[in-house]
Amino acid sequence: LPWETIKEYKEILFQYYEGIGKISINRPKVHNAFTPLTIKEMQEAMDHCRYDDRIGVVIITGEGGQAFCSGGDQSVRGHGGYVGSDNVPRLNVLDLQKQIRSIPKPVIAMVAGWAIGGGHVLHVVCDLTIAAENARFGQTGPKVGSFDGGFGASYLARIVGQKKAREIWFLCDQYNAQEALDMGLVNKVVTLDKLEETTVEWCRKILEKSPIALRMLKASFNAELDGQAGIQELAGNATLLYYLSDEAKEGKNAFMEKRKPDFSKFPKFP
Ligand code: 1HA
Repeated sequence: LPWETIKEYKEILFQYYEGIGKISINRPKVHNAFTPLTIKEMQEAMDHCRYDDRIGVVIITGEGGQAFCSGGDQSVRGHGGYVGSDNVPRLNVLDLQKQIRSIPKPVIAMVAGWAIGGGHVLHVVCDLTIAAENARFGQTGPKVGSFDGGFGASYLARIVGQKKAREIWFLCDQYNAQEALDMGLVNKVVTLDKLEETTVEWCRKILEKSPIALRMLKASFNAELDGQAGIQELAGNATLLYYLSDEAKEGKNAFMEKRKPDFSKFPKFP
C-alpha cells in the first residue's frame, strides 16, 4: 500500500494512508524492543493522530515480520528505569499506554511475531488486535525482574479472566496465535501475508462508521474500568455533544450579550 511518511523518526516509522495513521516500531534487530526514545517518538505520533482530523483509526505495529515488540530494551535498563541519552531512567511506556486508551479513535495492534513483556502489554491496551499465524504472546516480568501491575495486570485479567491472567504472569509461558484467539486475547488470526491487508480492511469498515458513535463507545468501554478518569473522559464527550446544542449556546450567548439566559424554549425530555 502507498503509505506516505507523516514525519521521519529515528526508532519508529509514522505513516498515513486513507484515514489510517500507522505507528511502527523500527528496531527489528532487537525484536522491536523499546527505548525511552522509541516511546517518546510513539507518544508524539499518537498525539499527532489525535489532532489530525484526517485520521480516524490508528495501527500500532512493528517492522520486520518477526516481532511486534519485545518490551523494554534490557540493554538500556538502568537504576530505576530505561535510560536514554539524557541519562534519566524512565518508565514512559506507561504514559503511552494511557494515550492509547484515551485517544478517541480506535487503535488496532497489528501483531506479527513476538508480543512479549512490555510489548505484550502494548497490544493488550489497544482496542483490537489482529495477529499473524506466527504471533507469540507472553509476559516475562518475573523472569527478568520486572512486572506491570497496571493495565498489564488488571486490564489483561478483564480480557482473559483472572485465572488465565495469573497463569500468564506466574508461569511466563508463551502462547501461539490460536491459543491467544481461544482466550479472547486477539480478535482475529490471519496468515502473515494477509496481515496488513486484513488490518486495513478492518480499518476501512471502522472508517465508514460514525466518528462520534465510535468515540462515545470507546469512552464507554473505558469508563467503568478507569474509575474517575474514565468517567471524566465519557463526561467530556457528553460536554462536547452539549456544546453542539442550541440550549448550551443560549447560555453562552446570554453571558456575552449581558442578558438573562432564556432556557424556557428547550424541551424537558422525560
Ligand atoms: O515490564 C516492563 C515494565 C513494567 C512497568 C513499567 C514499565 C515497563 C517497561 C517495560 C517492561 C518490560 O518490557 S520487561 C520485559 C522485557 N522483555 C523481555 O523480557 C523479552 C526479552 N526477549 C526475549 O525473551 C526473547 O528475545 C524473545 C522470546 C522475544 C525472542 O527469542 P528469540 O527468537 O530466541 O530471539 P533472541 O535471539 O532472544 O533475540 C534477537 C535479538 O534481540 C537478540 O540480540 P543479539 O543476541 O542478536 O544481539 C536479543 O538480545 C535481542 N532482544 C530481544 N528482546 C530484547 C532484546 N534486546 C534487548 N531487550 C529486549 N527486550
